[in-house]
Amino acid sequence: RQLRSQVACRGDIETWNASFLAIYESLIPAEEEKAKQKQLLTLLERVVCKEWPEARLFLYGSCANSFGFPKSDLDVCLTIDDAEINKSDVLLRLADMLQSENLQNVQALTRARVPIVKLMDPTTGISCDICVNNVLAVVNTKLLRDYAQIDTRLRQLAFLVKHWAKSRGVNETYQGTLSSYAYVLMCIHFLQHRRPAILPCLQGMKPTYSITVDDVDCSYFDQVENLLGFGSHNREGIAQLVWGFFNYWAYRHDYANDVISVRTGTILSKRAKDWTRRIGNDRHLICIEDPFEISHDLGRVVDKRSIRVLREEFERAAEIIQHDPNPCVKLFEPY
Ligand code: 3AT
Ligand code: MG
Repeated sequence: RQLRSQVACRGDIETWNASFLAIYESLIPAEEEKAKQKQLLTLLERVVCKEWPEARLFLYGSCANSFGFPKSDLDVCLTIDDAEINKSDVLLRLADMLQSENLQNVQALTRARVPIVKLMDPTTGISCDICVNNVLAVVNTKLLRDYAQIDTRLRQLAFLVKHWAKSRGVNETYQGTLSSYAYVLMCIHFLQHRRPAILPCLQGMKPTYSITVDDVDCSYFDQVENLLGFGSHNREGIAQLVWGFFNYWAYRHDYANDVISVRTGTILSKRAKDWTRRIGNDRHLICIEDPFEISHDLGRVVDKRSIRVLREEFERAAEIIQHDPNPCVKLFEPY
């Protein structure tokens, strides 16, 4: 409402919607990219099944969650149904086998937080990371993809937020800012909280999909084709939502006390989660609960310096949308 009254004096909100949508559309990957990804996946499947006939490959992350930009890397998870396997051994063996294919820069990173094999496929130009038995990532990828199908405004908002975060340098977990996964969860949470709501809380509904991964219950309602009109009572356009998103994170979020939770569709308290003090490197300065690993705060990478950077960027974005005559340009200016 605030944005509308302000825009009414200055021009037409439809112009802003059109500008944001044009940027969104320019960020959607071309269909040919999917075919190239499939081509690489087929090659990998052929290699993997020679050594592990029972193993399967799943895509996860932005190549499979509907929030991928053009030319994003392929994140692949190799699942082997054997509790005894040693991940490092599997990755080293896999790297060996891939080396003898026409693939470049094959490297096994067995000491990383998530151990992987990295490679580049010169035929398709795609870079790829392969991890082993990281099934939670495959399931959280499906959750994001399912949310994206309910209302296109989620994909629009998340693309614009990711584009903003990449342009402004605040999508770098190694520098203490947030992952793309965290930003998408922030968008889902925001749309669950619009009035009327634009997204439901799938984990709060009767489960139609149920799987237990590493002792974590990952059930939720996944028949999203039955929820397509869910957000239709809310007529807000993308400009209004982008403004609302940044306004929330700039001025309305209670950083001292609140945890956003897509799992419950509510705000939880830091006290209830015992996220009030620093333990080791986890400071909980911005709290985003993982929808499945609920003791996992996706904001834990954020430190005293980077929380300042992040909050200044949220405020900058909110101010630009509030006051700039042509916000779409300045918002995404490289830092
Ligand atoms: P980009 O387009 O590559 O920036 P992405 O969607 O691939 O975005 P990330 O690179 O942040 O997202 O992460 C890849 C996937 O790994 C997304 C999610 O399924 C999983 N993932 C990332 N971070 C976490 C985390 N902290 N906890 C659980 N799963 C995670
Ligand atoms: Mg990725």
